[in-house]
Amino acid sequence: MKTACSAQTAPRATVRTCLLLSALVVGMSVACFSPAFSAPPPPPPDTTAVAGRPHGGPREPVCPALEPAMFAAHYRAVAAFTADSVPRQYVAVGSARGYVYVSRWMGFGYASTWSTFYLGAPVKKILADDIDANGVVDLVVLTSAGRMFVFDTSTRQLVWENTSNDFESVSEFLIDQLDPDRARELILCADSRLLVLDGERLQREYQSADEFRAEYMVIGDVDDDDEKELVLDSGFVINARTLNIEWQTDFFGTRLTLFDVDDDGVPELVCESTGGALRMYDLDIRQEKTVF
Ligand SMILES: [Ca+2]
Ligand SMILES: [Ca+2]
Ligand SMILES: [Ca+2]
Ligand SMILES: [Ca+2]
Repeated sequence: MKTACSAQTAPRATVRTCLLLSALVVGMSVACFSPAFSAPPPPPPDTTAVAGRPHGGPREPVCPALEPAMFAAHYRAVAAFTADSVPRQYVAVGSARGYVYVSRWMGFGYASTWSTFYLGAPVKKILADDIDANGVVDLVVLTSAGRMFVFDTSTRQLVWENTSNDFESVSEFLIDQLDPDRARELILCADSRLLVLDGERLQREYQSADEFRAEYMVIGDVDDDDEKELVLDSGFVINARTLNIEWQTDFFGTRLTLFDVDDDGVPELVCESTGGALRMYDLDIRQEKTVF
C-alpha cells in the first residue's frame, strides 16, 4: 500500500517535510508525555533493590506522577540528562504548581530522587547543561513569572537566581557556546533586552542596545555565513555575537525550531502560526517557504 509519504514517488523536499512532520509529532509526544513512556534509554545494570519490588517482578513505572495523563495535566517542562555515562539516566520535570522533580532511571521505570523548593509560579522551561564546564550537569529553570534558577544536580542546591542580579523578569533563554572559554553562555531575553551571561560566573558579559520581546527564541547559523543568529518569535534575526539586528519582519510564530527541511545545509525556521498551522521560512533569503 502506498502512503502519502512514499519515498519511491515523492520529491526529495516532500520526503524531508514528511520526516520533519514525523519528528515534530514524536517531539511533541515526548514534550507532552513522560519520558518513562517513550523509548527507554539503555538501562544501567539493575543492581538497585527497590522497596516493594523484588528483582524479576512486574515491570511497572514506579513514579505514578509520570503517567501520561498526569503529566499532561500537571507538568509544563521536561529535560533529560546523562550521568555516569548513562544516556537519559535522569529526567527533570517542571510542574504547574511551581516545583521541579528529578527522577532516575532504575532499569524498569523512573523513581523520584529529589525536588526543588517552591519556585513561586508554574515552571515554563528547563534546560539541562553543564553551563560552568565543571563536569556536573546544571538545571536551568525558568518560571512563567520570569524567575530563573540554576541548580547543581550533584549538590542539589540552588546556585543562582536572577533576583541576585540587576534584572528582574526573564521571558525566554537559551544556552550555547558563543566565545572561546569553556563555560557555556546563557542568552536571556530579560527586561526587554537580550543579555549574554557567562555560564561560570553567571554575570552579564554584554547586552543588546535595542529592546526586544521574545517568548520563543532559537539560535543557529541561519544564513550560512559561519556566524550564529538569534531568531525571535517577534520577527527579529539578530547576530548572536554582537546582538545587533541583521533584519526584521513581522511576527514569525510560536514554538520555533530550526530544521534543514530541504537538505541544502542551511536550516529553515519552522514554527506554529495562528490557528496551529505549520509555517516555514528560508531565513537566508528572508522569505516564507512554500512547502505544499
Ligand atoms: Ca556544572
Ligand atoms: Ca563560552
Ligand atoms: Ca549566520
Ligand atoms: Ca535548508
